[in-house]
Amino acid sequence: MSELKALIFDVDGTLADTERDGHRVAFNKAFTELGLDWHWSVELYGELLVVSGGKERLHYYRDHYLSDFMKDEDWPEFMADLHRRKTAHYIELLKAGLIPLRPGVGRLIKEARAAGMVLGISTTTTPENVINLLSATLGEESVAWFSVIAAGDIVANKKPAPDIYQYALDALGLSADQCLAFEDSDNGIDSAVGAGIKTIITVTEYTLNQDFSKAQLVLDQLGEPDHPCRVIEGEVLTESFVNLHAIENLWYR
Ligand code: XBP
Ligand code: MG
Repeated sequence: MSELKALIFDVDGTLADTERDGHRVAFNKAFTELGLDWHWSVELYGELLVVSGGKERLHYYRDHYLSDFMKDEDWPEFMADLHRRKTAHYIELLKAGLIPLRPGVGRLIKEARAAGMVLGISTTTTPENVINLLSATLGEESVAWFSVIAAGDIVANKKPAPDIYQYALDALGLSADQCLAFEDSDNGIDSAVGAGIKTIITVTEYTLNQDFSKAQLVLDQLGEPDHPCRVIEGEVLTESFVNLHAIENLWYR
């Protein structure tokens, strides 16, 4: 068993529950801003989450829900502009403090950092969304706690492809068996496990019925001392919430 050197976190759904009240709301604001009569309900957005990546999700929506919306040659620039506007609205939500970290996330990150562990991020969202989420929740200095922030278009193939996790491993100079990933979705675990990385899942309302048979552990959330987590699937957790001691017991069992 290799020594556990790094924790690599997914962002959307893992660090924070960003999709329903964050990205989805930002998309709808951008649609309104451009005078489009599109509206992504909570339910429709859940269907669209089958596609990782906001730009890719827009493309999927156009192809599967809109018949001949726009000439093909005009779509790429229109879509890119729409996504820039959406990102601006999303950052406003972050800066307004409307998207908090999930339980236990800040605690575990600070604990791992204090213990000298390497921290990384592997996400499909944009680097600016990551920087603004970390700054709004843990302070601007927290961005520098992460040795790599592998995000968005930095790789050609987004999750479920393993590329974004492989990019993080290469940047960290670590092998997959020295790292533990935290994810929330099937696309996410396929990506992490595809790169050979053991993974802990914290489900969200959008992902709780997905297939997590590849996960080391499936939880409802990381928990806090006064807010125990619940093990949904996988190996026994030796603590009532996920701290480094529980992780090491799991890792070196
Ligand atoms: C989840 C995603 C992202 C967000 C939207 O990323 O698929 O695309 O839904 O963000 P993660 P963008 O890998 O963190 O779970 O619009 O910036 O893509
Ligand atoms: Mg995610």
